[in-house]
Formats: sequence, structure tokens, C-alpha cells
Amino acid sequence: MDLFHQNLDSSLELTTTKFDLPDADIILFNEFFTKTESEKLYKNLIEKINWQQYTIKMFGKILNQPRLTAFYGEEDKPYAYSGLKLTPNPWTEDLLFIKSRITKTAQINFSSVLLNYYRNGQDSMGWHSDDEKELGQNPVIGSISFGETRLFQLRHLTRKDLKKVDIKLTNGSFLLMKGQTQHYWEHQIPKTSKHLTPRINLTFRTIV
Ligand SMILES: O=C(O)CCC(=O)C(=O)O
Ligand SMILES: [Mn+2]
Repeated sequence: MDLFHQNLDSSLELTTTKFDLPDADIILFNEFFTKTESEKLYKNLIEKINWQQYTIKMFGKILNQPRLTAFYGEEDKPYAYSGLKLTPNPWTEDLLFIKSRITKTAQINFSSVLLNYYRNGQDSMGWHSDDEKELGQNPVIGSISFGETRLFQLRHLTRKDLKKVDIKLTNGSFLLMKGQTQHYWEHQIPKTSKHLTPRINLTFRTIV
């Protein structure tokens, strides 16, 4: 059993994938956080974050969003998103640790983070671009995942000749989207009937 796990571990290397897509600038760093760091952060975030169940209005009905959400960051930077006005909770030690680790690579000082807690395969996020006006002209989005692997899909807004892009976001990975990506592409986390354990995603943003 130990040997099996050892082999598995040594086949997982820190890999960097730069996606060759038109009108996009997307890089994925797998294993950006070590397994030990990821496990600890996953547990801490589930326990300590001030998770909220927000609602959405759809077809005249008030429905629960299919995930839990929290917003943290600089206190003078509220965020209007998906019909909600989010007031930030103050940074925590864990969030500042994650932010400091990704800042060097992203070369940007993120002001805020939106956290999503996908409890199982039925939790999801629909197609959207992170293009709210508070995020400025070319938003830089630093996306960190802990826990269960989920499929992250991208599709071009106008180029119907381009195929949908599937990216697996694994435990400890860091996906960096910048440049014109949010103007030309939208993304989603689809639902799946597979039995999945929880996943936490953090999208660091800069509110100007
Ligand atoms: O969970 C994810 O990987 C995506 C989250 C996302 O797109 C968002 O928070 O805007
Ligand atoms: Mn998004």
C-alpha cells in the first residue's frame, strides 16, 4: 500500500501548463501548494471561513445558490456580483498566507478574494466571465483549489468554431487568468452525477 502511494506521489510533479488559446492568457500551476499545505488549508477554510448561503432569483422564484460563498479582503472594497452586494470580511492568517504565495507569481497585489464551497457534485457555478466593472479593464484572477478535483470549462463568447476547453482543477492548483481572457471567454463549474467530496475554490481579485 505504501509503495503504491509512493509511486503515485513521485509521478505527480509541479507542472506548468500555458494554454495556447486565442484571446486568452491562462496558465495552470499544478501542485502549487504541497499536499501537506493543501490538506491543512482545506480543513482550516472549511472550519473557519464565514460561509454564507446566498440566494438567486430565477424565473420569479428565490432559489439557493448551488454552493456556499464568502468574501474577504480590504474593507473599503465592496463587490457587486451576481446581483449581490458583498461586504468583505477582514483578511485571515490563512488567506494572507495564500495571497502572499501567489503574489510573486501573479505579480499583482490582490485586494480581495471570493471563496466558493462546492459541497458535492450537485454544487456548481454557471457560465459567466469575471468582468464586473470594479475589476478594471483587464481583470487578473488568481484561482486556487483545495480538495476534490472539479472540471473547469471555458468557452469563447463569439468564436463558435472553437471547442469548449476542459481543465481539471486539482488539490493545491493555481490557475491564473489575465489579459483579455474575461472579455472573450466565459467559464463554469458544471454539475456532475459523480459522487464527489467537497472542494474549496478561492478566486483572488483586484478591485480598483
Ligand atoms: O470554482 C471555480 O473554480 C470557479 C469559481 C469562479 O469562477 C468564480 O468565483 O468566479
Ligand atoms: Mn469566475
